Amino acid sequence: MSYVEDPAPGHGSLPPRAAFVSDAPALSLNGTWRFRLSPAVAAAPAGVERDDFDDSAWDELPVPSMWQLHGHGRPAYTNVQYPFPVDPPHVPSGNPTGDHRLRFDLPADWPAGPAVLRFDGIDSCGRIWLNGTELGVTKGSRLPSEFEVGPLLRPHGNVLVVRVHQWSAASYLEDQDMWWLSGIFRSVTLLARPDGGIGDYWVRADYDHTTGQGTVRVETGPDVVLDLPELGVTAHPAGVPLTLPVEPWSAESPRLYEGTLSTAAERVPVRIGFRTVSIEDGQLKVNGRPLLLRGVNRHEHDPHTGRAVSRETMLADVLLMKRHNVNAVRTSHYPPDPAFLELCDEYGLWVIDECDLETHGFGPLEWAGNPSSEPMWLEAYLDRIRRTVERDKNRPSVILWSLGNESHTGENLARMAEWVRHRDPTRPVHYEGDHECSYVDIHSRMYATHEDVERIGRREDDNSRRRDLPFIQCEYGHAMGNGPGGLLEYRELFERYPNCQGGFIWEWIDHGLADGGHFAYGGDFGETIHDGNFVIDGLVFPDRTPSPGLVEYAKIIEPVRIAADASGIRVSNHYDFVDTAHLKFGWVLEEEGIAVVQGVLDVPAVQSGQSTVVPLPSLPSTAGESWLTVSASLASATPWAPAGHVVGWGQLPVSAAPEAAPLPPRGPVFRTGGKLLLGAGEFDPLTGTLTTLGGHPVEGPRLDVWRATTDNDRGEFAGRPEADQWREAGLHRLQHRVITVDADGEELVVRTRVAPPAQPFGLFADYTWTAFADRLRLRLEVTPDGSWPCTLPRLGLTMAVPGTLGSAEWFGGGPGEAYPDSRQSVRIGRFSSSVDALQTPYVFPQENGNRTAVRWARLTAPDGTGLHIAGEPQFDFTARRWTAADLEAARHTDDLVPGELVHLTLDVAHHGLGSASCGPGVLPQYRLLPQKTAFTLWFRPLPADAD
Ligand code: IPT
Repeated sequence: MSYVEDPAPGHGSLPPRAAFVSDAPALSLNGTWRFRLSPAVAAAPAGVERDDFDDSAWDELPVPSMWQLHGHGRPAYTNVQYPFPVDPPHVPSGNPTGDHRLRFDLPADWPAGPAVLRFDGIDSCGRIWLNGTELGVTKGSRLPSEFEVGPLLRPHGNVLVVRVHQWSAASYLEDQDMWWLSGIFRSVTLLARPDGGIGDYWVRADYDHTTGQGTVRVETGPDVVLDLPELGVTAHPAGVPLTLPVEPWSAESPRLYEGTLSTAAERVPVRIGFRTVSIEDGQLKVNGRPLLLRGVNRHEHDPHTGRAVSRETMLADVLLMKRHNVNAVRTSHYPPDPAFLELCDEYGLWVIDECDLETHGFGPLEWAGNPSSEPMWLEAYLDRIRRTVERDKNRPSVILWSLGNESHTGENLARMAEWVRHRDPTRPVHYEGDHECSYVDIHSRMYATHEDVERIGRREDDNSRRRDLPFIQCEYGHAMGNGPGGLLEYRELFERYPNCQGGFIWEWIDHGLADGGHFAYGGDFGETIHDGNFVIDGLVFPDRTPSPGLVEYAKIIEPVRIAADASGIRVSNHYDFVDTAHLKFGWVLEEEGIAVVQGVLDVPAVQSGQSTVVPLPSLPSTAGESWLTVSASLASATPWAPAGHVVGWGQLPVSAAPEAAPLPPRGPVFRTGGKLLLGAGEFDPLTGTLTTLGGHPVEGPRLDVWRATTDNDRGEFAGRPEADQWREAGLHRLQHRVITVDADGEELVVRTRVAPPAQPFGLFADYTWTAFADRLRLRLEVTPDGSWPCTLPRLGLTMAVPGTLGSAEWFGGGPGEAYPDSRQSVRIGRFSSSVDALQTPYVFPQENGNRTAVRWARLTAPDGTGLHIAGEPQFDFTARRWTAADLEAARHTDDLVPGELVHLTLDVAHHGLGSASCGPGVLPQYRLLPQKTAFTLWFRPLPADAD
């Protein structure tokens, strides 16, 4: 059997060991290599391994890279399904094969003797030669392989050849939900290995929270000594346990002690974090304290380079996470570049380090033939977990080992768990697919509903083993498109039940690939089978701009919560370890969103899990609606954010809007020149619709219930998709029947019945217009008629105004978008934005940009003319240069072309977002059911600016 289709692990490599650098010479072989892609193994050129092979006609390719992103072949995306016939261990004979060649010289001072060639990641299978000698074969795309090469090296003209196959038997074990991309996508390094050096080491650094003592013991070679200058440790025999008082490591306070391990021949810098992971009383604890995991699932992704990610990109992820209150990462679904874990140690993130394993494509086949229970794959499974654990064992941030993802269950997984327990008893084992929890230490679920979490929290599980374990959601809150909704209710459950220890949002980043003017997803590269935009489900856009979902999550999981009422300001510390001494508290009183007075708040340090109440500052009285905002921010800069970075905030309404002034007399309705005139408005006498307002031509406002469906509206995980029900009901094509236009006296009353074609149900919509000086009041009464089969996407008005009204200002919720079940992150204030910037550029266009709890909004042209819209008391709005139908029809952001008009939605209610694209639907309290509703808006034309 060819090595390509051999289910066994690769061969020829050295036993796995920790990832580390030392003072021994190292030579990076990253850079420009020669490259040639062949469409099949059989079509690949013969003799590439020979020194004298002529590659001068080949292309150049950067290493590390993924060749499909450099013009060779094309990316392809599938989630669960294998893109090739399921015929293990066979793969297509049309197996793209990339030959990579590098000629390199050794530095002049390169020492003679042993040397190791290290590959940090080759996707999916590589055969390697150095100077004509075959070194072996790698499999396990996201795992390192090292080869002994010392005797083969020469000072000049070394020829390194790597033949990489896109598909191999190992592809059956690497069916993660991501792009199929190939190549040498992580670093290649040559490492001199001095005789008498440090081959491998394992720093075990425990912390005893009852004594405040740390114990360090290093498993390594015999003559290694440990130096930890900060702790006064000098030349301590590394293997001899040493106990001394230390500051512990935690994600909140990532204390690392710098030191060295050395022998006469080699010196290895180490950074040691003291911490102890345990499971006690059904809780996952570190240093004796239960954790609440406020996590994300992170894939490695860059919109230009795919899974070849730079250190800057890794750091960008870590900083963004820390700044958004994220405290944990699951490395879904493979060990990341080792540098990422060093950043987690340094900046402080709890990590579930997941093995490179997923066989999800057997799921649709009812798991028949699943590798997890086939003996021929056992060695590959064990090889993968060994390489994971050995590589990352020194990372204090890693607190759990995960066997992999979505590989069902089976003996091979149980054997992996057994191996881990034996090798590293200090970290519990995670694997979601072991539903009975027979070989894992944590009860883990994906996308469990709130109800299920509640049941688990109440320990009503009938499986007693599972019932007594800590519970986490390794995936929840599917962040596809606009959403997720319902995170607040998850948080409440996690906080109510001590065994529910949080979870990891699916997922961190949209895997969109930069392609012309937009980000591409599945199907955009002509794939035969693909899963469309299911790969666009992150909290940050492909370019790492935070999406509203991340802003919302940051607010939900804020480590300090501030709530105020008339009796004072309550500050609650939701950190798991630290007190609030590193924070400063400030307040500001705003009247209609304009700061009136501000100050600092003296808050004594609050311990983890505790809260305190401090008195309200004395506040001047204000004439308009005013709010007190209190925020907690970093008192001084941290490595991940500047001083002043806000970690939590709360708001208190201080004074309500004043009673409205007595209204001026009502203006009359009159008819002239085929028009109905009322105050600043002109109306069509036949339909009763507004046509001009203060001289601006307008369309509408008319009753509307449609929104461009979101991924969650279309989601299939919570029963029949809401979007299907709406469409079947015909809510996207309502017809408006005018019953009466009553224009006598001081009111224009337009009675209509609004209903979809072919359906017996509908909504009566009565519009009552009244003019008061320059203002028009619209009272809308909506009464359902007949029996409605479904919820409504939204309820309100649609209206179009001239495109010159391109600036918005409002007093209400902001600055970002909000929906009923995703609105914790908006505060009441005054905000402004261009109409263009009100749009959230979801990679797959859909409903977005709704501003909520708006008291008033102004839309203006550059000269100041425009429209002032006020709610009685509030409304929601969107403003876009396209219609909801355009938004619904668009497939990529650049399909949306600005038109002549600005289209407004002015709403009284919205259906929630939920998470049905992969999870529960909209919770009952956020479902919008047709019911009798009244809603009042005021319209006032704005004159040109005074100057
Ligand atoms: C779950 C997968 O683990 C994850 O990789 C991703 O595909 C996610 O779904 C959806 O985006 S598995 C699913 C069957 C719940």
